[in-house]
Amino acid sequence: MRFCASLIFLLSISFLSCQTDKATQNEAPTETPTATEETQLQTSVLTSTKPDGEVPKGMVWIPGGQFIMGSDHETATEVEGPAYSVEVSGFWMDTHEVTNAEFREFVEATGYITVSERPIDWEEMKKQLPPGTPKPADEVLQPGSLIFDPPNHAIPLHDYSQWWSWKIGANWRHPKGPGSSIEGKDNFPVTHIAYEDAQAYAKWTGKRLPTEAEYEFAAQGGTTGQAFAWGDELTPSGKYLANFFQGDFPHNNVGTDGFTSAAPIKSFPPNAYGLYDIIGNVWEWSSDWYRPDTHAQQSKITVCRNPTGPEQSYDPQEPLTPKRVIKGGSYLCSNQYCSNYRPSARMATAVDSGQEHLGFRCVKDAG
Ligand SMILES: [Ca+2]
Ligand SMILES: [Ca+2]
Repeated sequence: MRFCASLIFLLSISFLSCQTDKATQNEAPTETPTATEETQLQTSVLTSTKPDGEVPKGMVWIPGGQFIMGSDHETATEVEGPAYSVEVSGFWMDTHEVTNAEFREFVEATGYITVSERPIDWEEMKKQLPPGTPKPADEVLQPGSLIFDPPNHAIPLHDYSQWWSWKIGANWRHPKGPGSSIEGKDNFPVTHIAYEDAQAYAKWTGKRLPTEAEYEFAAQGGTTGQAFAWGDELTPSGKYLANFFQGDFPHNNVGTDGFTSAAPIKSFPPNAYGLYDIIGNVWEWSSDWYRPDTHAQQSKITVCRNPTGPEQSYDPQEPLTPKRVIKGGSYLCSNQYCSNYRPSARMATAVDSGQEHLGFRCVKDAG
């Protein structure tokens, strides 16, 4: 798709707010989430042994195994529950978020143009909008992306359009729009990456994007049932172990952890698997379609093994927009708002939506 759902979101807030109930009744897909064929047969063996041979550059072996996916913790949202047992096979995972330098190498080798840089096709865009949505002025329908642009004072936290702005000219090369750049930021995570951009990069490297289960297993780092990836305390002994938001959200980001926006990769300690920023810094794409009831459905499977999510997307808040799950939280996650710096946290994001706090990393199968 050559348009941006980020802009659609901003255009459609008023329409969707009054039509969601009707759309929900009429268009909720009836398919339930499924696991892989492997799961349904319940016969395959988990691959937990680290393969012999060369370790893929920049990757670590995630051993696979059984873990508790989802959460019933008091900090968890409704879509994170229930908690249930899941098994994943072993896989290789990038140690860090894909950086600006790595993405530039891909673009220079292939000539790839990201979604945020492409002209907007109104005929395609309006298919995701409620019938009758008026066409915006041509000066609005320009390539761009969503940037974090909060007011300088406290505001109610029920309307996130108050701190997200559509910025014409914002893209991975210009994270804040025209005039901003990534010069000197080679080792920062690439951002404003839509799902198909991440997929294209992964394909070029011979990798793929992680499933939600793989990501969550990796983020737990061999622990389970804790409030955070590293234990039950957010800042053990006062130490910050991930880049998230401190201060009054969204207007007063005090950066006690050292960063008020994205940090260079590896600025915080890795988890037990050697993964950096698997929690915090920038959100990361998973390959699962989003549904709010994914865990409710998958938890019914006797042995839920290598789940790949539902067969199609459904978000009752924006039923016309295909969405995938993003994981890990970002430098904008605050305990006053979403506290999404937890392995079980999950957000729905339009597949063609780049954002200032959204990047990705890749995984690779053992074989
Ligand atoms: Ca921070
Ligand atoms: Ca991250």
